[in-house]
Amino acid sequence: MNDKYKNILMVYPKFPPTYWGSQYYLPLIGKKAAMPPLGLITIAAMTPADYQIRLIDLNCESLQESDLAWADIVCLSAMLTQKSSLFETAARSRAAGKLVVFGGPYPTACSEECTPHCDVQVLNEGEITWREFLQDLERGTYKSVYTTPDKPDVTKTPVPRFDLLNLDYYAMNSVQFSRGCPYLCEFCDITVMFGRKPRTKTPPQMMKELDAIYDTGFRGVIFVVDDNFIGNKKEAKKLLAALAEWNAERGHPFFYGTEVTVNLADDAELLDLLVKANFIWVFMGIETPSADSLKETRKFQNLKGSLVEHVWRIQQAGLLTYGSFIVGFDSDTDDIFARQIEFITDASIANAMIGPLVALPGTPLFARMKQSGRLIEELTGDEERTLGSGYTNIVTRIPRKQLLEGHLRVIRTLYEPEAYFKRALEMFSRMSHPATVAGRLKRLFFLTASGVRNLVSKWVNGKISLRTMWRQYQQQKIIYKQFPEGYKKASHEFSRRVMREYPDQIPFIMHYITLGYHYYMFTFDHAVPGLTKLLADEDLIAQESELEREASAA
Ligand code: B12
Ligand code: SF4
Repeated sequence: MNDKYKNILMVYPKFPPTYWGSQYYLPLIGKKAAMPPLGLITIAAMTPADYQIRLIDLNCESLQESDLAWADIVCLSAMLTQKSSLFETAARSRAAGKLVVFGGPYPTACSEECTPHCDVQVLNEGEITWREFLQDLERGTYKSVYTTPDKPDVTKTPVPRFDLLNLDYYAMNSVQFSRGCPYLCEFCDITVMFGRKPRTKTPPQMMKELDAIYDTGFRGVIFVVDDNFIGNKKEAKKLLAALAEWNAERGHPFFYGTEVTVNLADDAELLDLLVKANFIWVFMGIETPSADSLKETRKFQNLKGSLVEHVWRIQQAGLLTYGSFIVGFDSDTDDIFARQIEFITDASIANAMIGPLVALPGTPLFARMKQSGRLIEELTGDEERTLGSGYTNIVTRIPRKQLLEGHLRVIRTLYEPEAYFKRALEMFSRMSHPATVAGRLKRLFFLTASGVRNLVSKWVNGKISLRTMWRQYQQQKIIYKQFPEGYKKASHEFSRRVMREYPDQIPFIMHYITLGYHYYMFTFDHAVPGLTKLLADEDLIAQESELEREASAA
């Protein structure tokens, strides 16, 4: 090891508020961030033991001068939305004389933008490039950019360093099973970054990762952060069978969620295996009910049969469904906003994320927009690049004003509290419920036991005292009391109906109320004012050009 660089400080930049960010939800459950920075703890695991590593997630704690003083190298990982915090932290670290290294999806996609802000960029997958960088560092040298067209074999990826995290900060934990996706959606950069052939870890490798999380004392929900967990169905099935056994042997310490394509509904065996392996939710890129827009964006896998029925089938199998939707495709017609509202309501997707089409750098869509002169290159905003913000970097066929108005209408309608809870209730009504009272009670206790186990495990491991639990409970009660009246009323009615009609879903009551509160607040506190401002700007531009036209005519 080169003695000049022995202390590595890994820093995860701050996210702006987004639907995904869960900023209103987290205080209600006593957490600071949705999930840990898996990329950083993965490269930490590839770092020889003679380096000292510390990790700071700026979403959970602040970066102190003493942390910087300790570090020789500051490594930052970021996605697009973390850009401001990434650059700010890099500037601070450089001012303190540290070697600043960037990696992760944003630098990989927008390397040129990052060049002025760091000393080294270690791009693509760290399994190849981080190792190359460390080898150079040993020799006392380094290049400014490390990049590779090769895709590493993930069966060699080591168990991430979960021990570097304070898992109490996070609502969920995360693991990754596969990288890459066989599909070719035009707007997506996953295939660009990770390829079309899904590379999967082995079941024993995944069990080792779960063992490592189990050993930290964490109990609760694990997000399997694959972009498409069922990209390789055969391997996914092997993993699920092994996972079901692992869960049973450990007394079911974890429940899981993941991202899948809607054609999951066509594979009854896979659905059954997911449920048996304790998967409780899936997130799907549904995008649009318009067949023409799906064809345009090459999302052919969503075109086989009725989309709504696909979602229902997944719910009937026992999985809660979340989804993302896009407006602004070239093929979208004027009625797209009404159709999106109708589809999301019929499909009963309570938590739906709706945003305009964005051309991510490196995607086929980006190339098409650039070629046709429809890319708005100066729009490199940071906070604006989030779902619900109205941000798009393309000139859409639907006039911008109409797109903004339609987007506003969709989110306002969907996130009215009654509409949100109605969707959640309808989803519950569709889910399979054990036929007997005994069966329902068994399911109720099975799900409740997870939450209780989480608390008991923390208490037994000395991570939380009864006094702190009580204080947290009191703080949460104060926030609940501040819920807007309309939301509070609708959530009470929702609780009453779940208890009466779907008692086996009681453990999800608080989840839907707290997460729904985030969606409600994010919509009406951020997204609606943001879109309204953009609309006002549009009106101003229209007025100005009208005045200019009048002036030149005069
Ligand atoms: C989990 C996840 C999230 C989590 C984030 C949790 C967290 N704390 O990280 C949640 C669900 C909150 C999330 C949200 C969003 N996400 Co996200 N997310 C992912 C996902 C599915 C997995 C990330 C992950 O953990 N991968 C596993 C680790 C091991 O891989 P990795 O991070 O890429 O790390 C590897 C390399 O990149 C590299 N590396 C990473 N960091 C570093 C650092 C250094 C120094 C080095 C050397 C190497 C290195 O080495 C690692 C090993 O090979 C990815 C897709 C993907 N497949 O990566 C999208 C992805 C990162 N998300 C993306 C986006 C766009 C978003 C959203 C903006 C979506 C939206 N429109 O709202 C939001 C924004 C969040 C916010 N609050 O603002 C994009 C990013 C595009 C880009 N070019 O930046 C991705 C790539 C998906 C996509 N194509 O749309 N996301
Ligand atoms: S299915 Fe999902 S991950 Fe795969 S290419 Fe399409 S959007 Fe990307």
